[in-house]
Amino acid sequence: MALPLISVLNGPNMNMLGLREPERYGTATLDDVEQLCAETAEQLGLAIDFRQTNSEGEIVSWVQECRGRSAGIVINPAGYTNTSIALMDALLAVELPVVEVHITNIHRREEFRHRSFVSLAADGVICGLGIRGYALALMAMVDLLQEDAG
Ligand code: DHK
Repeated sequence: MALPLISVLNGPNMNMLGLREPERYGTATLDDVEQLCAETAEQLGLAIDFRQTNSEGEIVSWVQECRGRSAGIVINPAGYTNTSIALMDALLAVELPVVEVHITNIHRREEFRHRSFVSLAADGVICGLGIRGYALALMAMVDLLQEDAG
C-alpha cells in the first residue's frame, strides 16, 4: 500500500537558510532540512513532497493541489505567515491536517510576527525549536492522521 504523502511547503527566503541571519536561523541549509524530513518520514512510514517558493501565488497553488493528493501539510509559511489571507483561505479549503512550523520562536520576536493568519487554519504550531521542528511536525502528523482514521 502507498505511504501517506505529506507535503512539506516552505515560503519565501527559506532557500537562504544557512546563509540568512545564521545567529537566528542556524547554519543548516534547506537541503539539510529536506534530508531531515526525508529521514524522519522514512522512520515514520510517510512519503514527503518537499518544496520551497518565494512566490505567494505559487504556494497558494501548491496548497490547492494537495487536496485529493496529499494526506497532510507541514508548512513554514515564513514571511507569508503574517500577511497572507490567500494562503490561510487555501489551507482552509483543502480540508487536510495542517502543522505550521517556524524555526525561530516568533513570539520572542517583533510584534508583527506574533499574529499568524496561517494559525487560523492549522491544527497545531511548532516554533522556536530550530529545524527539529520539522521532524516534530511529521511526528505530530502521524497522530493527526490516526485520529482522522479512527
Ligand atoms: C521564517 C521567516 O522567514 C520569518 O518571516 C518568520 C520564520 C519566522 C521561521 O522562524 O522559520 O517570521
